[in-house]
Amino acid sequence: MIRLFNTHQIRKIEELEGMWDFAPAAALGEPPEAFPYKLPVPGCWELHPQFGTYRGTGVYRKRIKLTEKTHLRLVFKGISHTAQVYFDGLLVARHYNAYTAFDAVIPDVEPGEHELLVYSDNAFSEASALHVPNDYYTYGGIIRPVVLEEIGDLYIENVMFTPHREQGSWQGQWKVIIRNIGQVTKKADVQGRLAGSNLPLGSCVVGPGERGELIVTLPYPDVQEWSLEQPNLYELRAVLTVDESDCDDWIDRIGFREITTCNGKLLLNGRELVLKGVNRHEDHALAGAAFPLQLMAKDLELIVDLGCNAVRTSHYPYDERFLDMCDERGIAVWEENHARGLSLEQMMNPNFAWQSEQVTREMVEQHFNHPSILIWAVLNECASDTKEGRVHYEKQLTLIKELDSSRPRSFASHHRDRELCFDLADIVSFNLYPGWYTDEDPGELADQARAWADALGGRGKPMILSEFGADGFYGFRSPNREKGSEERQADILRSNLEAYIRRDYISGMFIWQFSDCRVTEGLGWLLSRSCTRNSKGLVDEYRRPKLAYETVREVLREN
Ligand code: ADA
Repeated sequence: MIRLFNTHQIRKIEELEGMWDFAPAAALGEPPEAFPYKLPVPGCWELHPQFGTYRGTGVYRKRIKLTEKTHLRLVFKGISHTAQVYFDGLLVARHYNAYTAFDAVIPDVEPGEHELLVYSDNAFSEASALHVPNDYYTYGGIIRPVVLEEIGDLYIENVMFTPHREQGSWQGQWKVIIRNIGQVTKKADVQGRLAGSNLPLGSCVVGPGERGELIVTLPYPDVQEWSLEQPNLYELRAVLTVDESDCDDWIDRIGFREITTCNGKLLLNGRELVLKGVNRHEDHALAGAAFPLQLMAKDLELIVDLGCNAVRTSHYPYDERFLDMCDERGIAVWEENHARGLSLEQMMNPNFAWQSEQVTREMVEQHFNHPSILIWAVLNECASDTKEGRVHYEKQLTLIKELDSSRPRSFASHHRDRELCFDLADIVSFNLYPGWYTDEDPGELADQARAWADALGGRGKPMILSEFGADGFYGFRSPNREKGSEERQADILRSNLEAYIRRDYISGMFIWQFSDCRVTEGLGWLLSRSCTRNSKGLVDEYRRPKLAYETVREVLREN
């Protein structure tokens, strides 16, 4: 399943789901002699007994049959982490990063059978600046859906809709991008359907190989706003007409809501909002990073059951189906680009700047319409305490503002009073672990953090505790409540939550973390975690609840 709703009525699309041929490969672009395995797509190769710890290159093969000549667009929602795509022996796309989509457009494909080879590489090297050995696991393979689309010479490449309230009445800005892959200049007319109105969005002339853009703002006076309590969604449809024929369309869902910051508060539709949520990795013992809908839905049900109203997509952009569910359920999302704990030296990797900017751009452009996404964030716990690191924070936060000025931006910092970038963000966010990595009192530490923020460029900005938590090994129960026991984890989370809920300058709190996750095996304290897991989950990697689950549920539901 690609999304929770149909994304096209005119464009023909098909999910290429199923068992694909698979073989480990020597390197990207080097086909093996045979394909001895069959692996599910989407899926992680770690789920196959032969490849449980495989790190390297693999190649998937799929044969595609076409009955008519057409232009093809292949959309890959996520390949982990470096991809090369060959169609009938020709390289048609390359992409870096597991967590954003990319496409391959192949014009004039003849009827008959065609061969698609998709290489995926999850190895760590200088070439990969963001996927590095870390406190989560970089799985291998085609981890998100693949879609085959048939398109004409002109097609809609994206639609980005920004709701806005003007003197109490809703309006929305449409931005439609049209691409011409044909040989002839054409005039494109676009019609926009939304909330019972069907209005022309304008027309543009697009030359061969070019893109055209339409931007128009229209009034929607009778719509119901989207809120966490009443997540009203609307279907939006753009229809492209060329030479008097409706030749393509684009369907998405949007919500009318505004998220702003004012006097240290976060406001949703002008009303104060306090986010109470969890950090979640897309990782499950039975699925790796390739979540089937059922397991995603279960995670969301557990998050709702806990009494949370928010999720932080630590530490990368999510599968859109989870975001679709958050849109429907009224769960707020802090979505962040891909990075965790990169040192200055790692940020100095020559590939860091482009790889990090690319994932930021793709995240915003691809997830723009989700009303549940209330905050964009960058670079969790990287070198924001250095001048050189600040350059990247500034570039990425500016890029987000250019792409989307309608949402506040943040980053999660662990640098305390050494932080140098609070002035660049709209919300100041701290990762602090009182009771676990330090024996500080959570309330006193939060007060101190507010003072650091005020002194370091964050005065007047809302503050979020973006991470706090403790290890709790599933099944380790102890009357002594030692560190690592389920009892101690529950105690630490209770004291943190109770302290933050009471402080009215705190606009959000995100428990680290929803579920245990696999981490990279290696040396040093970070990569030598027991059981090769980060065990700070409220549930374990199979979603079995620990004692802390009930404690958190009780505290959040009471408040
Ligand atoms: C961090 C980090 C998380 C995780 C956590 C921990 O602050 O952002 O990814 O590693 O600490 O468990 O220590």
